[in-house]
Amino acid sequence: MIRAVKEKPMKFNSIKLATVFGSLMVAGCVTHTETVYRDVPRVKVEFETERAGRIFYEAFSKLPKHNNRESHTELSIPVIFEHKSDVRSSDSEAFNDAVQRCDTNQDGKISETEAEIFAAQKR
Ligand SMILES: [Ca+2]
Repeated sequence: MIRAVKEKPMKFNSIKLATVFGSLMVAGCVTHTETVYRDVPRVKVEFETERAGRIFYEAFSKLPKHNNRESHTELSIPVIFEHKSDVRSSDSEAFNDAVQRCDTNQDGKISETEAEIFAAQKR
């Protein structure tokens, strides 16, 4: 009789412990993944000549696609919490960056010389 009384609380604690552990295993890891697409308006740019515009757009179209414009952030507390964030830039951002690099004197107008220099740059 005394023996039964001693075993009962231990069995109860084992079940309770198993329940808590099981709950942690099932619901313990909260994972959150988000992808943010960053879009910006294109800057206004003029071309000194039609040829300057053609050279610029040809060079821009040959730029590698924007794999290098993505960022990936990951934050995790093992077993409990995990957060992943991807930021992807738009083509407009790549265009604006190309215009800024090409328009070396920053006057808002791309000359043939600037376009030729931009086209000759190694990526
Ligand atoms: Ca310029």
